[in-house]
Amino acid sequence: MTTIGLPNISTQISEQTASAVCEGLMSRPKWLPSWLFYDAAGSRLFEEITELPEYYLTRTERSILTEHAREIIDLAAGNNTLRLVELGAGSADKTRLLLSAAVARQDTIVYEPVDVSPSALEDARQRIEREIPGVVVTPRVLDYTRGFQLDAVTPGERRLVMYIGSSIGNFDPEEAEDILADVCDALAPGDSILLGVDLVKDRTALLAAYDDAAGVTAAFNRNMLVRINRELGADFNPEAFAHRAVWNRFRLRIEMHLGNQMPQTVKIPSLDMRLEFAAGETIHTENSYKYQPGQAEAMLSEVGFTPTATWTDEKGWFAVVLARVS
Ligand code: AVI
Repeated sequence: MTTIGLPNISTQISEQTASAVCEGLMSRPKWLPSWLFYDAAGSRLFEEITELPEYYLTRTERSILTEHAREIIDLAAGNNTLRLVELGAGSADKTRLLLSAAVARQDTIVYEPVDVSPSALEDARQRIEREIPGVVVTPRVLDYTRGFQLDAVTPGERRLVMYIGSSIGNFDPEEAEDILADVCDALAPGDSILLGVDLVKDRTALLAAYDDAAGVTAAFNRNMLVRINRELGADFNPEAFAHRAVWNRFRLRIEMHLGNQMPQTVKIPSLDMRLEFAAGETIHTENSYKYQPGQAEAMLSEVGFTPTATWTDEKGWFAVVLARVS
């Protein structure tokens, strides 16, 4: 975070937000990166999304993990002691399932959540140490999308990296492969990854999950403009933009867009920008890729893992894949 000396904006301006907004909104078509969703309000809205009846992803993955946590931990550990690494600061109850299964097996476990947000990590540390006795939380503040390293473990210890929640789906296939390759490089032979991916399915179910009846996903999408107004002093009218979820059947992804409804000019004085929006022009805010059965396993094999097991739900809507570093 750097302070840019602007008399009309009292808050600090994040250089990262400024350059992302500048780059995305100067492009044709306009776009904004999906990490901009997650300010405090956006993170709360996302938590609400995970509980919506239409958003099947969280509860389906949770049901798979509930049923198979013990087996996952046993397979990943073998005859060793396990450490759990999580990319993201701990998606509460799903993480808890695996940590509890690990504690039942080995009494104590080191849990290393990896996240860019020190406050999210501190919240996770307090919550998890309070709720699951036997877990020692060692947070790592870093942006795992830019590569990372892990300290060596002691002999007889193995790591299991959890990358669940379909988070990988928010990256293009090339970026996803780079992230998995970096994880593989940071691990030692015998360590594993647990990857949660959302599978291709009937478009009606997919579209409903990203355009719920209560309008929570619409608020989540528009919150990006609220954030830009607050952080950069822009004058977007978020309500003038319609939430759109589109199934791209060629690229197998749900796209979220904000559709401008009538011609308007938006000013962002802190960036010295004046943007013209035509009626019907959209800002592309997110891709959420859906995987074909076997595709995640192929991607993991490509970067150096050996897939060990895949679990799915009755409908075949979501898959959890365990793969080992060979
Ligand atoms: C965080 N991520 C996996 C969510 C998804 O399903 O792609 C973000 C989200 N976007 C709209 N609803 C939820």
